[in-house]
Amino acid sequence: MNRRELLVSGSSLLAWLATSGLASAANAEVVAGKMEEDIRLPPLLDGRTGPIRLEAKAGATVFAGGAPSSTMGFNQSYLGPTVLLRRGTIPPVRVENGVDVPITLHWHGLTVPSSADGGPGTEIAPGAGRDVELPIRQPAATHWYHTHVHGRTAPDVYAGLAGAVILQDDDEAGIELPRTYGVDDFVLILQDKRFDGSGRAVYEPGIMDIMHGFRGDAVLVNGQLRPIAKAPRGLVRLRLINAATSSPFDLSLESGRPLVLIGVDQGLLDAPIEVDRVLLAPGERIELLVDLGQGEERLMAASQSSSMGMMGGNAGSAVLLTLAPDDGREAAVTSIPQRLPTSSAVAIAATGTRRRFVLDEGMGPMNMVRGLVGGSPVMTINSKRYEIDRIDFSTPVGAKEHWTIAANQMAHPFHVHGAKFQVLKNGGREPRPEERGWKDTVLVNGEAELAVSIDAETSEGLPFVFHCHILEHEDAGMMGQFTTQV
Ligand SMILES: [Cu+2]
Repeated sequence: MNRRELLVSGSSLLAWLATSGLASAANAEVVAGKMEEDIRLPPLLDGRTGPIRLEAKAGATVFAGGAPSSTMGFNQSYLGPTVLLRRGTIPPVRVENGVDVPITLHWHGLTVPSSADGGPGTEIAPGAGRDVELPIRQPAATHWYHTHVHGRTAPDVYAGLAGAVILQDDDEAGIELPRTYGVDDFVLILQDKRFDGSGRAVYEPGIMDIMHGFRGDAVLVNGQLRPIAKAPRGLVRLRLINAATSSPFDLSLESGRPLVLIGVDQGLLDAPIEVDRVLLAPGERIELLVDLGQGEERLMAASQSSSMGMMGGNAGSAVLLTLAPDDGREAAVTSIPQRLPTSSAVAIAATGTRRRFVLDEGMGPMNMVRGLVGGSPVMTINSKRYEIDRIDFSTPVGAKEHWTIAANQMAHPFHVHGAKFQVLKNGGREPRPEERGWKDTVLVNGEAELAVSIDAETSEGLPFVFHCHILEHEDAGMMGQFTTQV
């Protein structure tokens, strides 16, 4: 970069900061003025006994009382139904594309063959459809699905092409846990949105948003701002899914009482853990129990900007959800179970191949210049930008490998398809409670050591991908591919 380019980038940076600050001030009124309303859960789509049909649709959605926003969803105008799955079944899935951009349907968290996984190699053109079978061979957990077309995952997930999955099994059913959907068991899909002056959700990330992560003006729950969930005066189960393009959310109760963590990405922990706060990075899921025995609780969320980018927008803690006791209903569960059924208690021996992946967003002058002249930044893993025809490695199904993930310059949520892992170390420390158990996504701070279990087979020439779950980074190329052999 020469002296003139430096001057240009410096002044544009100032301009970006100025407009960003002004926009936030104008939108604060839109965000603050909205009345609270009862929570609306996505409808259930029962894939335990019947076929699953999901059609991507375009629509208009009013967020927080503002002007209608252009959105997309599955079977509805924004987000999609909550798909119920059961271990031991193989439901047929039909995905149809009724929008004017290509889509895929990736089952985030399911370890299914690559032909069913819905990665970038399984694009469905506008007007077309795709049929797959979904073999469910893993324990009960909260997962999700979303579009995964390379180069446009961020805008299309932001627009709403995502939904929740509740996977059930006999082990989970044998434990006394809240599980009545919408009564004491709530799916909470979190997305932060940036609003224009009329309250329309907009997604026009600038170069700094792409580099450091896009931050919204407010965090929505299932598309609602600060909804109220009424529930019996007992234990309430919250299934949280971070479907934001790049914001990690730091969650806590306003009362200061502990949250009870019972599950992470790939299923239940071996026992509940009480935590004051829990960090949920993009792509991650957690299951929490909140006790309404003492009355109303408010779940708070702070959008973490300090660890994820030096110029993040809204960093304060705000009410995400109010949990209000409904004395008209009797609580199904009032005491926290001592033990949970789990497969996550035993640490695996990662005796297979050691691999190292360096995630780099190229926070240097070249990407700044690319952004400022309207180009897209180049982001890499091991210095290579994603290419759909390049396979980075191949490994046997069943392998237990030791992976080191290095996050260059900032924290990156690392996610792998067709595999699960245990976090051995992250940033030189022991895993936090929400990093225990089997996971598929982890916010890597510095370097993380993972014991990885390769679980699913690649088929039809389709590889699995591994990538940063900051969707802007993924779209810019921070993604690689591997194949497996049975
Ligand atoms: Cu990243």
